[in-house]
Amino acid sequence: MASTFAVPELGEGIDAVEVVTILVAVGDRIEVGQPVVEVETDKASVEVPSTITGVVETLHIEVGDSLATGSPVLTVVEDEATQEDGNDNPPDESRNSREAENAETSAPFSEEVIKPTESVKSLPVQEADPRQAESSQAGTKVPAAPSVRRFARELGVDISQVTGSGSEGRLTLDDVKDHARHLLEGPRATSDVHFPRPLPDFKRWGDVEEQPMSKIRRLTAERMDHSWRSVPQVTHNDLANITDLEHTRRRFKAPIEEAGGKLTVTAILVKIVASALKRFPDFNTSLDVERQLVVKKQYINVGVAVDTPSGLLVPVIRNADTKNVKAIAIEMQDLATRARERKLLPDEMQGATFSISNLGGIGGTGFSPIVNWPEVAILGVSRGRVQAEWNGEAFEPRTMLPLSLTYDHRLIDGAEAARFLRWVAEALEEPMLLVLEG
Ligand code: CAO
Repeated sequence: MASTFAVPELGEGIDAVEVVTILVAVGDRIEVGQPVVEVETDKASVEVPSTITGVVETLHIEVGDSLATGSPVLTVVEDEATQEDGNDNPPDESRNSREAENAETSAPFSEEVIKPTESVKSLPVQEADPRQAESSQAGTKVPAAPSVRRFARELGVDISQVTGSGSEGRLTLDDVKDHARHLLEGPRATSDVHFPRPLPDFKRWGDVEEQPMSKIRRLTAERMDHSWRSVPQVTHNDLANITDLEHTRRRFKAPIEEAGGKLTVTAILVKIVASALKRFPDFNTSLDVERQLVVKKQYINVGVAVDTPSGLLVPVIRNADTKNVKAIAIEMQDLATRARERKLLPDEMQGATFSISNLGGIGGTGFSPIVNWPEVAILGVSRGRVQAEWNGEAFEPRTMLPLSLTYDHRLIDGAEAARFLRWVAEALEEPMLLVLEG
């Protein structure tokens, strides 16, 4: 019997993904949970695991294709081994059964799946000579998947005018959308104008190698640039005495390790920050400038910056205020491991209300993290080290942890930021505070 594996639901707001690498070939035997295709979303690269078992009979995709949820990926036929197994139950029942359900119920790929959105239907480029657009799209010089060409044609976008962000300049659906959006928005307000300056010819001074920016790098650059330009941000610094905490942490490390977690400073900080956000709810908001509103979130989701070989990723510990440190330590270990293996689902990197960036495992005495917009604050952590502290009578060796809180000064005043960070420092120094006030 033949069955088809389709693109599962990858996360809220993700309407298309681009095929980066196909990990299997016709004739391969695949199993449930085995990654079969690597796709790129606007957040990250993700390996998509199969929800079916069998021998690959047909591949419905090519590198560079843009796929929507429900697009068929591959069709398998049962072989003897599959029939003997008699079941396709995945090792991780919850995740894979959800995906299997999606795969079964999702509509097969059709022209309707990727549609131009309402906002881009009245593109001014419609006024451009349609023959010119057609001829560029028909030409072979611009690398793009047929679905991307079709999408551009529907919008009246001349693909020769679009810069491709995929490998070797390949056009993605997002490139076409971005291009269309820029055309619609027209020139920006004067206050938002960016004056890019031409680069010098570096080759005058020696050999250079040019490398296209990866999608993660491009998105990180876009987000940092947006935050830097639109958020007036200030960094407030403090120090926490973690001498006692370090002793306690060492005492409880082993049992948490046995449970699959790692009791680190970061895991403890996630819990403390979640309690601080309950006590100081202004730090758990977003600013809606257009509607002149402060959006107060009734949930606390803490994002943790993870350094991975492919770039910075920020998985999210949801409802961190409702979890204990042990549960957070286990979840963080799992998220950080999967982030480094590029196995996070896009949904696992969305919805943070506050972020933590701990560079202390590497080193540093202080830094200014950039607010992860639309959040309004971020906690940077540098390396805790033993230093001589005056206790009123003598110098004592104490382990001091440098903390740096960057906040959106449109919404948060300096005094409030100082109080927030002091509370975090005191909770690190005296964990009983969590019990009393957290
Ligand atoms: N000061 C002193 N020691 C620290 C520390 C700090 N600030 N942070 C972590 N440590 C210790 C941990 O407690 C652990 O100690 P033990 O081995 O004694 O248990 C050790 O360093 C290793 O910790 P870790 O790095 O494996 O785990 P973590 O939970 O502390 O950090 C993570 C996890 C994902 C935050 C980290 O691995 C990472 O990727 N950091 C980089 C984040 C980043 O790139 N930020 C920049 C974003 S903006 O460009």
